[in-house]
Amino acid sequence: MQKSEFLIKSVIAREILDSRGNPTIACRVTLKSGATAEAKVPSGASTGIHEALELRDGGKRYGGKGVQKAVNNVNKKIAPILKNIDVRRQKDIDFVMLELDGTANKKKLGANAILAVSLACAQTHAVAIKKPLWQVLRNLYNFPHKASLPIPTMNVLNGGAHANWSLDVQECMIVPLRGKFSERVRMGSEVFQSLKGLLAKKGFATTVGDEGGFAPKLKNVETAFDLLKEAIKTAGYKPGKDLGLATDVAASEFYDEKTAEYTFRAEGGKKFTSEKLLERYLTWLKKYPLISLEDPFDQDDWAAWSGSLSRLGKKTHIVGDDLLVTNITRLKKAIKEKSCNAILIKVNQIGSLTESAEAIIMAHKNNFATSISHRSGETDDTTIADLAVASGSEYIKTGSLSRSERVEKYNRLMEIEAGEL
Ligand code: 2PG
Ligand code: MG
Repeated sequence: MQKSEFLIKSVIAREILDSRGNPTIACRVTLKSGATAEAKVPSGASTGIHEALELRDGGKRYGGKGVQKAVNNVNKKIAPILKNIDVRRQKDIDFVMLELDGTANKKKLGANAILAVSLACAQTHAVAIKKPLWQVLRNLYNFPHKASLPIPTMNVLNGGAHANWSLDVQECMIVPLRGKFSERVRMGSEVFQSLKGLLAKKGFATTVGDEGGFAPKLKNVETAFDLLKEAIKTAGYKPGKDLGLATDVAASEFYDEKTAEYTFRAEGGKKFTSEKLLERYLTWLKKYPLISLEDPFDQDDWAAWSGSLSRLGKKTHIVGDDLLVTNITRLKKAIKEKSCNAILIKVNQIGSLTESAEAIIMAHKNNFATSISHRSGETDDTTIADLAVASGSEYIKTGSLSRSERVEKYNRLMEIEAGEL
């Protein structure tokens, strides 16, 4: 293909709905050659305060959640600047948008506006050169790890802000520990179905939360882990051998800065200092095969994180999500202070593909594990599946084994495994 055919002809954003029925942005990039692709931006609920800004309209429309301002920023401000730029220059494209915004948290254009364009350029690039997206990403960024399929961490029990506090932790995940990716999906699905049967038998609701996992009202977190172990066994597997467990505590959601206390609402408002919470976590690690523990402490409770890694992180990945927000400045601090040993990567937390890749590279160079993650508000966009493979990330976190916006990512990873790796 002639070089000129890679030049961007148009960038067009529009307002669509995410999996919760809230507005988000879709962006279509079209090249002079006619090659074209669209990307869609996810949106969180338990959003960290240090995340890049998701621009919402305010006012009455969509309860204030409209994204017309962000759409306009793409169509009126970003699109004219990117016209006639070679779509293969992803780093320059992202840099130009960061310059145009000029703020630390992307509040002028909106991280949702910038990310929509960033992802759509990469997708269009892949279409133009007729290569899978993960290969394009590998060529763009010098990832230290080899390409590989990630281990899926599957959120089959939803709690916290994703399920009206039916449980104090936000996510209880099952983690298939062996086999090809497609086998891990099968194991996860079988356990998910056996969990459904168990819940029904015990008289619990089998309705699902925001990420497609069940959301029964349980006595405490231990009951949730026990249920998962039982479901694993009922499906014919061994807990800790065939499938492990993982949890996202999402502790920023129940931390009170003024009193420096953590409150377990589903346990009748029980309060914990960070030391007491650490003790509770240590009992979990002893009793359950937890391979990772995400956001065990508040996003600014650095002392609690750094003070407990040596005890929590011996065999477990302690994952910084709200703590690190895919931001290399915060990641640097965590590396220096030994706050955790893994980072969650969410493309919309930082707002561009290039900055997300930078965070993965810095993490891997410093022996942090990475988990590429969806948001609780999702679409059918599967870019994160390709990013996980391209970067050789250890894990992917993309929800339960139900709801198409979640399983689309698993399906894409199985497609990559079947044909391209
Ligand atoms: C998290 C995410 C995704 P949200 O806390 O890790 O599971 O939730 O998108 O609501 O921030
Ligand atoms: Mg989280």
